[in-house]
Amino acid sequence: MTSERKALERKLEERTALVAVLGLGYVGLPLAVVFANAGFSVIGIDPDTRKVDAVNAGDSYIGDIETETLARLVKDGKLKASTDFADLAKADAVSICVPTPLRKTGDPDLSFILSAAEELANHLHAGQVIVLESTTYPGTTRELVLNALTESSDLKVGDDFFLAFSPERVDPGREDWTTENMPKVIGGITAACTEVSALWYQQALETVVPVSSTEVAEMAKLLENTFRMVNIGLVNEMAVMCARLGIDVWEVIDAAATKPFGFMKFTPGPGLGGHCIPIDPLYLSWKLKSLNYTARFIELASEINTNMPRYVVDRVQEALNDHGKALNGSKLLVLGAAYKPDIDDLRESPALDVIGLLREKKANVSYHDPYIPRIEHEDWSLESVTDLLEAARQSDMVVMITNHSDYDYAALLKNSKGILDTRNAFADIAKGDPKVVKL
Ligand code: SAJ
Repeated sequence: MTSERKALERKLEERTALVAVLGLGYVGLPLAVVFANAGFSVIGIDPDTRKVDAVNAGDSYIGDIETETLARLVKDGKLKASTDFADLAKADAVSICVPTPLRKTGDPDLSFILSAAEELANHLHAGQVIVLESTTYPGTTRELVLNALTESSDLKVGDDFFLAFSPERVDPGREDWTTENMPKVIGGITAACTEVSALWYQQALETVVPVSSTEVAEMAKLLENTFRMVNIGLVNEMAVMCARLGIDVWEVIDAAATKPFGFMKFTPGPGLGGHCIPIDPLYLSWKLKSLNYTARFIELASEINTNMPRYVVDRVQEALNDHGKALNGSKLLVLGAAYKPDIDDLRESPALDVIGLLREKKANVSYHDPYIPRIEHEDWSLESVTDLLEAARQSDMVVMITNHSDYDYAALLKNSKGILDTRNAFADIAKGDPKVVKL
């Protein structure tokens, strides 16, 4: 074992190692807080001065982090933030938590990982451990990050410095599984990398799951999220098939879910939103395409999920038609715009596609979302209606897209002429009311 490794492992065990977290978003800030709470001195680095200023003012902008917690750690000198990547030179342990979005072309955008790696390369030193947390295709850590780090350095990975991948599993707003107690998979470029990075994470996280390589860790995350995307695609197609058969898909799913083993309940909806599930699997299919292999499940699920907003609009058109109305000129109220209930996140939300398609068909569309006062998207923008029940009364049809808990479903049912319910949100009160048409 090299002396650098011995010295680093001692600092990690004594928690005297200086930890740096690159990227202070919904993954990075909670991770920085968890390491600081474990006793490490932590520096959060982010180019966004608003985030840096907020952290240094002890003011949390992440729902899962209490401002009191952040303020205490900052006051105690355990956590600070900086926009200066040169601070990496002092760091013994670095966690990279930067975004991995898709480009407009649908290809992975690795620019954030690349620039983080290039910044790190300028400050790489012996006795440093680096962990990439951003969801990406198998091979990224070895092909992209390791190359960027060693391009102009004679430091040896696994001897002088240590590099691993550990997928984030943050689910904003969830209280049962947190950054601290969530089992954390971690795999290194070499066995020594796995051991050193696991030792670091074990100082702050309850359950660390070492695996044999960065590729296994990268692929495990993609299996997790592809599993969800494909199963959501399956139930969405079941919804389309059941509608053709005149069968209530919600009753079918509830019946199937009584099976005590070998079945996991997913429910249909207006499409697949969020910054993880619709996007992460496409990193995998993109990588396999470069190896001349078509990831058919991912492509098919993505096609079905992407088509759901159009299917919803077709169902609205049919429902209006049953009342002798055309979509063109109809007054429609979309209920819920966030990508899932009880959050204010619009990213990839199917509501955006449903509203856009209804506007294309010249419907007169308004929306309501208690968490999202205004939407600006492509060539249109809308404000959430203020008087919800009055807007429902004025509408030819209400389209339930996101079933927030704090809606008064009984009042909405009473004040609506017709409801296209894509979430079975009115199940308990509609009791077969012909006003409600289900997906
Ligand atoms: N959706 C359905 N039917 C379902 C489940 C979800 O239509 O049965 C839709 C949602 O409405 C949403 C999209 O799919 O538009 C994604 O929903 P999600 O429940 O997967 O929520 P996310 O995107 O916040 O996923 C995160 C993931 N966490 C991480 O990637 C770390 C996911 O792995 C979690 O399982 C999920 O949260 C969760 O369980 O809340």
